[in-house]
Amino acid sequence: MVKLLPFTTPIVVMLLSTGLSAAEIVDHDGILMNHGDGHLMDMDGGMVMGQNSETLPPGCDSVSETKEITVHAGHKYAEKFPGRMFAFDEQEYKFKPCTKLTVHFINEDRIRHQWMMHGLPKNIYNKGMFHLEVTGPAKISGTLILPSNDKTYLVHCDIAQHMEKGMKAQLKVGKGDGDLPSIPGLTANAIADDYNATLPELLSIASQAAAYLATQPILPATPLLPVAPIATKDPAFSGVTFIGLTLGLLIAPFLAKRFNGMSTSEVIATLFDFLKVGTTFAVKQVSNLVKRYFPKN
Ligand SMILES: [Cu+2]
Repeated sequence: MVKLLPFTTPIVVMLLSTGLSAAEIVDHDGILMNHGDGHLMDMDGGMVMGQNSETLPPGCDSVSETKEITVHAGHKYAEKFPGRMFAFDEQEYKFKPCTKLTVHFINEDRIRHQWMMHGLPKNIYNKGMFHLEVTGPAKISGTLILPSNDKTYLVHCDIAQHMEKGMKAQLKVGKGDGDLPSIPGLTANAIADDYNATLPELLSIASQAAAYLATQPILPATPLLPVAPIATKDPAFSGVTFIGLTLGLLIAPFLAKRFNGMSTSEVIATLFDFLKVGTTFAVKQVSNLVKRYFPKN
């Protein structure tokens, strides 16, 4: 068996790295049930919203042309975009106004993805949306008629964090009306990433900060224990503040010794442990007092 290993390993790696075969992709197109108002669903999690192949949007006298696109979605399309996790295979689509567009959406990941457009005329498209959604690997198709004016539409996956992680594109009708930010490989991020500091530098800064914190006595201005904020109407030195400060000062030498050499996360975890032990102790004391002063008859 061990002798066979060098021969079998490349075969296993090859099998794992090949793409999805057609047989593995579940096709939802034939099994969708029409729920009315352009809403189609099936029992396997496929969903189309805003399906419209009949009603012309305002300003369209007729369908200008009929187009079909196939959109692929998945982790592998994000590999060429540093720091991104999911993506569509294309980040920009351009169509003439009033185009009847059929989108075949192929989700190649083993999770749920969407191809969702926003900002469409609300009298035709519920909440201004057209969307295809499916748990992959699977294919689902839908049709819509694009509006008549030059506008840039956001297309994204609305599953939590999928757009932020790269599954974002724009669809321009006519000339569009500008570009959207943070589209992988196409437009600049709305908030620029800062890769100037290297990981060793960041780790060194973090450990220096932890070491500095560990050597600091707990002063009233920067107490380690939470102190109740002082309301403007209250006296400057309330009872709660006094208890907080006293506790802080009493345990400062102990904490400084305890935290020496710990990382920030270890310090926080230890503080929570203290809090847990302290709370349990306090609850027990109160319970004992209650039992003492209100004994059962
Ligand atoms: Cu997604």
